[in-house]
Amino acid sequence: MSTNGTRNIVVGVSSRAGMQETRERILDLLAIGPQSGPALAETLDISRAAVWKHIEALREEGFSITSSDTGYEITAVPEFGAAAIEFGLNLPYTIQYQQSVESTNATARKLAREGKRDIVVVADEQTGGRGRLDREWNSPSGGIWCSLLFEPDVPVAHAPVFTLAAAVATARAVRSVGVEATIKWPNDVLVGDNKLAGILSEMEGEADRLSWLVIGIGLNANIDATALPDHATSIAEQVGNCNRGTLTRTLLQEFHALRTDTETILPAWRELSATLGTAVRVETKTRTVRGTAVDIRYPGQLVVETDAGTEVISTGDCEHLRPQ
Ligand code: BT5
Repeated sequence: MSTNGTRNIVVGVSSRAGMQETRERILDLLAIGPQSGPALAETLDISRAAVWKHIEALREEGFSITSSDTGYEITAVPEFGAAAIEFGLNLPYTIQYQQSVESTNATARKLAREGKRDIVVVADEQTGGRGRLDREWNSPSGGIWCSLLFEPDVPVAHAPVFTLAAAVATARAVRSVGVEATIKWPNDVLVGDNKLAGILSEMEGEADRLSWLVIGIGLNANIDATALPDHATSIAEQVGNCNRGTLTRTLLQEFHALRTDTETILPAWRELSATLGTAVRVETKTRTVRGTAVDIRYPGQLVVETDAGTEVISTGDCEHLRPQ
């Protein structure tokens, strides 16, 4: 852990990167089951003393590791942090965790401009979290504030489908801990009428190809509802505190599965949608559309039946209207 609390950042010392890699490999091996010190030393081609040092370092990071005749065994994983998220995760992303950051999207944008890709920036707290149209995003300690940086091989116009995928992944992940979440177009995750998570995507690229995409997900996890704005809710309020490491891992796994099979995104979104079939008012930059939301079209347009005919809307703020 460096002084600013950041893990997995290459700080120009190659041995540090190597050390981190070894530690991740040890975690991967221990995720399968108990491993003896000599077996780890042999697999990793390091000394037994080095194995012991890595085990000690992992214990300092919050892992409970017992050592017995069967070898080292992980009995508890830290609740949150890069190691907690990465434990048993087999995806092509590096997790970069910071306890407090201005905005994970801002960090990811900076990394993108430095040419980095396939990184997930995660924080426990944001001091300057942002929503769409530069709105404030309340991000106290206890949340899952994360931004995925990657380079999908699609034209810029297709990017919204990944934002829908993030909403689906978030809704599925929170359902795995018992929270009955739905999605409001385009990508708010709700419980009833209250907002549990929001998503902010930012990108750069030429018309025919994205050069990078950052998908920021703000999920109110272990946060007291009194610390949140009106009409917001948290996992803690719904079902009690969750293990954020496990939940983030589930979210990333769900997202990656959708990202690599984009045909599945819209059907999954439809299934979780609270918007389809509902009377809506959608404010776009230039007009207000009222009607019934009837479908979603690739890459993320809402189809609304109005008195004047069918409207297809690409971006806007959507409000669900109650039947009179
Ligand atoms: C969003 O904007 O819903 C996108 C939020 C994205 C946040 C993530 S956190 C990780 C990454 N880093 C960032 O800096 N951002 C992303 P929007 O649809 O514009 O909704 C914003 C509105 O939601 C605000 O105007 C408030 O009314 C409300 N709000 C603010 N904080 C909230 C919270 N924690 N939970 C629920 N609602 C909130």
